[in-house]
Parts: sequence; structure tokens; C-alpha cells
Amino acid sequence: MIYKYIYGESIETGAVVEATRECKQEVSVMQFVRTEEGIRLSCCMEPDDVVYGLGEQVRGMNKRGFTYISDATDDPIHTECKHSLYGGHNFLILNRAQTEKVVENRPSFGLFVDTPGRVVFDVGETKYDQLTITTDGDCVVYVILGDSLKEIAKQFRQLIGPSYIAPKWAFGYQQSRWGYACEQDIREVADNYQRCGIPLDAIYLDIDYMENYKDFTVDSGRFPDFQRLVHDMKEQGIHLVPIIDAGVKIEKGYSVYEEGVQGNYFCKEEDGKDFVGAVWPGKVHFPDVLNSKAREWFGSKYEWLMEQGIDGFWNDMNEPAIFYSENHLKTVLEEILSMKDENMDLHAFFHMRDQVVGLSNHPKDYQSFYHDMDGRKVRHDKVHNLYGCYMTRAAAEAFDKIAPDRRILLFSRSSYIGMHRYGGIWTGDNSAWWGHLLLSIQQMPALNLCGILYTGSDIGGFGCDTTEDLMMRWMEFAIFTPLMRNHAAAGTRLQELYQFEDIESFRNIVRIRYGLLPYLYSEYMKAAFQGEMYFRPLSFDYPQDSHAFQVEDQLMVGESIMIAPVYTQNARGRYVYLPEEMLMVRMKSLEEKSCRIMEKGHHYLEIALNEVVFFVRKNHMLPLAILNDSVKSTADVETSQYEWIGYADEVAEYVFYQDDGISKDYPPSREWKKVMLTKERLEENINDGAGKL
Ligand code: MIG
Repeated sequence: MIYKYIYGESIETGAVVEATRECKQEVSVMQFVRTEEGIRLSCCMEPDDVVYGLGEQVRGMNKRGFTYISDATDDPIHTECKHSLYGGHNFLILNRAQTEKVVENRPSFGLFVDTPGRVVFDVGETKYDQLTITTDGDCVVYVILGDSLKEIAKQFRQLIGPSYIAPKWAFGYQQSRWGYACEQDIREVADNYQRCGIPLDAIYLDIDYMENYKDFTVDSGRFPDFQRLVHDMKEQGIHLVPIIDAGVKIEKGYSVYEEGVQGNYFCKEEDGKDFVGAVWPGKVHFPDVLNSKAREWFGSKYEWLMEQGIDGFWNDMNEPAIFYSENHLKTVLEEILSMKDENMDLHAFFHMRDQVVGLSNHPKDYQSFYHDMDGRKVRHDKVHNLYGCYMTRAAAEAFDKIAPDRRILLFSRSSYIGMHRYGGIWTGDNSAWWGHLLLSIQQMPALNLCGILYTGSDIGGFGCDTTEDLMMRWMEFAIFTPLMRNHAAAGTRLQELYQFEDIESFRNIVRIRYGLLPYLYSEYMKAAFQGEMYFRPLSFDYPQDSHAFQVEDQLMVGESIMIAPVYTQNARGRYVYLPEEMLMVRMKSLEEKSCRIMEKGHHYLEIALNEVVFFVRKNHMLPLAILNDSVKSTADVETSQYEWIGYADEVAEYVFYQDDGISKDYPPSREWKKVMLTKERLEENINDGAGKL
């Protein structure tokens, strides 16, 4: 059941697609008060109640004990003390522990606070037994009641609509780096991967491909024949994926700038002048993507790159990040100049330093420009969390016109609930820290709960120098994430897989990903079509198991498997909790693998640095593609030769999904294939490792 409560006249965010009638009664599950700015909702929590959700944030899967703020921020240091990352993901589930008390009085519920501005979620930080949610403005609140966590999650997905579907090649392994600056750099990456026999489906073009960081341009000096390069790469099975930044460079004669000014497509200051911020190219204007005409115009700009053969994009800096604004910089510089001859003491010095550091993403700047939301003038800070979502919507809606029958890869850095209909996200500028491998594991189900299925983190870490062991452990987890991309910041050590010593192991791990593709892709599609989560905390599948609620470092992936990645340095293994009897699968490569049935409970497992381990649930199974030695990309993965891994009392059943991976000919016009295997047949497969279907 979904209950909708309307508080004031909040600005339509576009998050919800399912018509829901307003409920006129009081919110039953929380206390409600009006504040000067917005509303406050609060309720008590028992010690064992667990809070899931909030999407892209720091800390664990159970969000209790900290305050999270939806306030999209370009902050590249994802330490535990941060309250906001890039998204505004205002959905959570409070799971009520089943205590002696009457359960009906305190049902578990999902809660979506739909408002485009800032929201503070104090999830038991101030008081461990209090959940308090405070908005900065009017809002619509949805309370979802259901019989289980899965059921609540599913209802929420119905509310916010169907998921974006990525092309199949976007489930291949992808290489990126901020710093690939010319055609030669790109060809070298492709050649090196091919030389090492490591499959690769995409190479990314970060800001360096553009001419002076101008959106929708390619530097012709460094990329003399771009179209040719795109074409050649495709011949090698590799897609090039360029970055698009939110800010449009102010430069006379640059057509995107000129058109934007003429069409009135940019965000404006109070008095109607185009707002000037600064990002990579220096001074920029921001396209007013909250205006439908401007959105249509900005989206149409992607077409030029598509004409060059491009079929994937990533949208960056769309919180939007602002290095400084013209106006604010002026004030700060004046003040600093006035201090020129001062003998600065500690206070004066810190004041000056803070002024400079505080130039970026300054709240005052977000209060100083406006959107024209189709006739309604709205100050940016009131709708701040929508910007990245609408920039991505601009692209997605354009793709529907430019290439109506073809899937285009699209993901964004900033997002709001509902953006999952247009594309995915990556989790931004993490670091090459072991803690961030764990963070990535924990973020995945929280993002899925908020609808975002096509997602993953920068493998190996974006900031700081990675190490070979961290990269290997990270890869062993990332082979399960839909977006599997190795990306790093300029100036960090090179981290393409061929830069390390044990290339053979990396090759095996990537090949395991390609072997798992039929399963991973099927599970992604099922999650998308059925409104389910691809990654789940264990408690979603084992709600009766109170220990499952405490497991913070294992995940269910699709319907058949559970993973327990190693995420600590020097570890030779780890403790794993099995909520039921499962089949443990160990793989050093697709060819070298072993299976063993393990009983329910706690186990310590040795897991070698170059070993992939996962667990198959009883009476479940999965297809593993049989790869030949020369597989270079997803296009080479045969879709007819499988081996089945699984384990059953009698028979196991698997619903298998296949399609051409590129057209939009989805179910229900397509069939799901149901595969059933008997216990004997599965055992045969496991034993000789070469069973075919
Ligand atoms: O301020 O384009 O998160 O992936 O490499 C940095 C350069 C801007 C931030 C993105 C990152 C990308 C980088 N960008």
C-alpha cells in the first residue's frame, strides 16, 4: 500500500510516474510537524530496527547512527564524516525488528520524501532511537507498507517507473583514465589489452578529448580523424565513451554558446543576465535543463557525436559543480587584496584561506541564479538536487528521437530519484583505499533500492595511487557490478590491468566476468522489468534470520548467488556467513574451478589473492558461458554454449533472458526462457566442468 501526503505546494520533481491518490489522514508511521521552512517527520526506533536506503552516501548498509543530507555536492573526498555526496536519494526503508511487542503497531515501512531541495536525515545520530527527517521546503511524502522488504522495494519502483536498460556491451569490462589525451593514447590502451588477451568493451574519453573543454567539440589536433578512430575501435570491439560536462564555455563564435545565448537556454541571474560560473574551460553558462525547451536543445547537441559513431556518454560535473562564480570571486579577491599589507595572525590567515577554499560550490552561488521551469521562475538552490537528473534526462530524451530503436549507454554523476529511467550513475571520485572497496560494496544495494541499477564505482580507486593487490580484490568484486569500469584521476599511477605484474590473473578475472555475463545480464534485465533489486543485503532474502540483518559486507546478486568479497589488505581470506546451505564456487579462471556444498552458519574461508569465490543458493543455478581463448569483447561471447553451475535437492529452475543486446525489443514482446535441470544433470556439469545445454 502506498500512502501519499501533500505538504504545501512543492515543485514537481518528476520522480513519480504512477498516479497515487492523496491520503487525507495523518501519517500513521511518523510524527509530523510543520517548520518554518518545511516539515519535520520523526519516529522512534528500537535498538534492532534497521534503516536501509538513501542511495549514494558514505557508511554502511544499515544507515543508523549518522546524519545524511541530500544536497548534491562535488566532493572528491568520500570520508566517513561527509554528509552529502553527488545525489539526492530521499528514499529509505525502516525495518522494524520483530520483537515481543505487537508487530502491527509498528510496521516496517518505506518512505520517500519528494522535494527538489535539501533534506536532512538524522538516522539516530543525535539520539540513537530517533529518526528525524527535515526538509527545507514543501514536499510530497510517500509511505509504503508491504509484507516484506522486497515487497516495499518493489512497490517503490512501481511508483517511480521502469529502469533504464543499458546496451549489452556496457556489461563488458571498460577502461578509463583522466589523461588519455590523443588518438595514440586510445589506440595504445586498446592494443595493450588485446596483446594481453584481456577482453575490453569500452575506452572512455575524459575532458582531454575536447577542444579547450568545450562540450560537443573534439580537439582536431590531438584527434585528427575522430570518426575514423571511433570506427577502428569498433572494429576491435571497443566503444568510445566521451564525457559531457554541465558548463558551456563562454566563447564568441562557439556555436553551442551562441545558440544558448540566443535561445535563452542558460540559467539566469535575478536581473535576467546569464549567470556566469567557472569550471574547466574557465567561465561558463549552465544550460537550464529544468526548462523543457532548453532541455530539448541541450539534448540535441549530443547528436553530433553520435554521427561520429559514438553510442555512449557520461555526464559529469552536474551537481552542478562550480569552481567559482564571477561575482563571488570578485568579492573574495578584493578582500584578499585589502589584506595585502596586513600582519595576518592565525584568525586572519585562516579566514583568508577559507575564503579561497570556499569559492567552490558556494551556497551563495546556488542562491544567485534561476531556472525558468516552463514559466515559473525558481531559484536554483530550491531545486538543486534535480540538475544532474534533468541534464541526463535531456540526453535520454534526445536519444529516443535520434536513435529510437537503439540503446545508448548513459550515466551521470549527479542524480535524483527517478533518474534511473534515463540512465545509470557511477559513484564519483572515490579513492584507492581499501575502505572504499567496502564502501562500494555497501553503496550498491542502497542505490538499487533507489531504483538505480546500472551502476558501479571507479575500480581500483579514482584518487591516490592504487596497488596491485587492491586492484585485484576490487576486480573480484566489480565483476558483479553492471558498470565495470577502471577509472583513475590524472596524476595517479597508471592502473590499466596490463600495468601490473600478474597480468595473467587479471586476465582470468576479467574472463570470469565474461563467462558470468549470461547470468549477470539476465539478472539485470529481470530486476529492470520486474522492479526488483539486483544487489540486495542478505536480510532481504532471509528476513527471518536476525543475523542476516547484521551482515554488512556480503550481497545477494540476482536470484541465484551470494558474494562475500575480500576487502582488507593482506587478508588471505575472510569470515563468511551462510544464511542457509549453499554451494561454494571457487575460480582461479573459467577453467580452474571447484565446487563444494557448505552448511549454514559462520565459516572462515581462505581466499587467495587471485581467486574469485561466490555461493549458489540451494535449488538455484546459473549459466556460465563457455568462452574460447580469443574472446575480445562481449560481441565474441557465444550465446549458445553454457555450462550450468547449481545445486538442487531434486530439480533447479532458472529463468534465462537473452536478446540482441542493442535493440529496444524488450519483454513482454520477448520470451523468457525457463531452464530446468535435475540434480544428476547439475552434478554432471559440476564434475566434468564441461556440460553443455
Ligand atoms: O573535477 O573530468 O568525477 O571521473 O575524471 C574533476 C575529470 C572532474 C570528475 C569526475 C571524474 C573525472 C574528472 N571530473
